Amino acid sequence: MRLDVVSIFPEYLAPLDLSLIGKARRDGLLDLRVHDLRDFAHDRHRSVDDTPYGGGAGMVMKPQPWAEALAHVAGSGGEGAPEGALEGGAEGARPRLIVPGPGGVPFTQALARELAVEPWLAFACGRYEGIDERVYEYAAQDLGLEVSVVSLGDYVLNGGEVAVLAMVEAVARLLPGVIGNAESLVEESHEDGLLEYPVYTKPSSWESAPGVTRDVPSVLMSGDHARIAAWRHQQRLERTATRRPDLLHASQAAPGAPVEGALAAFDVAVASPADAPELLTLGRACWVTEGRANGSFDIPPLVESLQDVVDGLSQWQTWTVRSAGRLVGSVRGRRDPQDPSTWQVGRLMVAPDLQGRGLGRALLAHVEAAAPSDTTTCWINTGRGSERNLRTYRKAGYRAVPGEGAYPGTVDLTKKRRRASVDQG
Ligand code: 6GU
Repeated sequence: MRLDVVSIFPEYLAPLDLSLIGKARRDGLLDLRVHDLRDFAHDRHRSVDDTPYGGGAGMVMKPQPWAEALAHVAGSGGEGAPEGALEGGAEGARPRLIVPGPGGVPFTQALARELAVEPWLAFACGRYEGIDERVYEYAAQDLGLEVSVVSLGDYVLNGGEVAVLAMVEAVARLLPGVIGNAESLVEESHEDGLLEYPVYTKPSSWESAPGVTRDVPSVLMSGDHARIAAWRHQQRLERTATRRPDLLHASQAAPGAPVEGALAAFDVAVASPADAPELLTLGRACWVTEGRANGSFDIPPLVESLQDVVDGLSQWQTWTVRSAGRLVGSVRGRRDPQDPSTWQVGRLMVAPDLQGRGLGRALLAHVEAAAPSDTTTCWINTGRGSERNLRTYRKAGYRAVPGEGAYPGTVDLTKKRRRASVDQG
């Protein structure tokens, strides 16, 4: 990956020579070039700022040095790159331009992942009150760059340099070969929507002061991997609820959010992308019987790809049910994109060995309780031949809508919501 940084303080980027990022540069994985904006200012004082039109405090960065600097960077595809080695170095290639600033879109792990697949990124570090707005237009229209203003968080830094250090580190560590152990990239805060669990190392009993010992939680030394996984998952939920309740779905963050009777013995959580592989597998296992009952195996849960499941997670609110870490059930709900008064329920599944204990019914109640209070109808769809599902839904108060369902060979069922009992206030 090629990275260009334009700044009036090029020395600020020196830390990018250190540690894993420095090594990635020396290994040729990163081609990082830092440019001094003042090299593109041609007056006697090499000035890069001036007073704002319309008045107000502070100074604004002038358009001309920025335009020249960006044109220089954008036009340098193919220069200095080891032959054929870097896509971003190709002749005619254009960098994606990132302008750090507190007024930008939030920099998240998802954005880091998006940027990590770009062959070439350029960063424009503003200082003072910002860069003359015409520079953004020029970069987009004259240089043909995709321009994104990106913020680290809701606070103000003096300039973009520190933000670039953070963003480059977050992006570069996602590049293949930069971090030795690819697994450490997955088991991490913000990769799957929950904060990381606490970690411990030797000694198992540490004397922090004379006569005071602090022990590692015993479950971690039990050798029981299922118990360890369950403990860690619980720690992640508690940590996230305490420190970052905004990351949890409202129904999960609410203290004592009721989990229906049959579900109480299980861990019910909001699904994250890390759950997708298991959701795909459980769906396959659960829908085989539906395929049989309906004389067709051409049913979405049996044929969809892992990417379909991942995409589904962003379009639906999905819950997982786990027992000692094992995924044993799931359900999802969303507002009907065509009819906002309807709450669609889908992918209700319970592992074959745990069916018949009321888990499906309880999951249905759980997803119904999450319906927004202004929806009036719950909707679900199943195969015409899926007798067992039809019975469960009828018992839960659903009635078949006459005629063909949303998909050939299926039936839609609906149920009026009783506002008083499901209103979340
Ligand atoms: Cl990316 N830049 C500046 N200058 N201030 C910030 C920021 C970025 N993110 C938060 N505050």
